[in-house]
Amino acid sequence: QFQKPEHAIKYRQSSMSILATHFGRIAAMANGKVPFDAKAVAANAEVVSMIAKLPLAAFGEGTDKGLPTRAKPEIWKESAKFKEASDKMIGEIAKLDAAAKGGNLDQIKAAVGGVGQSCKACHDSFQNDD
Ligand code: ASC
Repeated sequence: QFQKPEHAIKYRQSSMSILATHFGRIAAMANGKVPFDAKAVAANAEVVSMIAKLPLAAFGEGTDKGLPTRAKPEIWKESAKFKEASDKMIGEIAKLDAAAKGGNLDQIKAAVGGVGQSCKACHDSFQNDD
């Protein structure tokens, strides 16, 4: 699928960066830092839903090095747990997408909390600090 480990590393870092950008736009509205715009939330949630499915496939065997990476060895030692964390994130994002389509700010806030927790839980276990 990827010709070289560095391609996989670049791909997962890029997709996670896009994910953070679009989730961040929703979170900024949920946190009141940016005025709430239901259409913008829905558009960003659609991007988040698509992109969230991409990173996992770029953590194949042998992609632990090749470019600077914060990926911890546990990703490959506990790969079932890692996949579970990705599934959890995707599930929380599906809830966010549903809330975004409904346009209710309180429901969006709750869903943003769930997504943020799923990001943090996986990073705490599987991502080294800067
Ligand atoms: C973000 C982002 C994350 C999560 C995490 C939530 O916006 O980039 O990694 O939220 O900070 O705790």
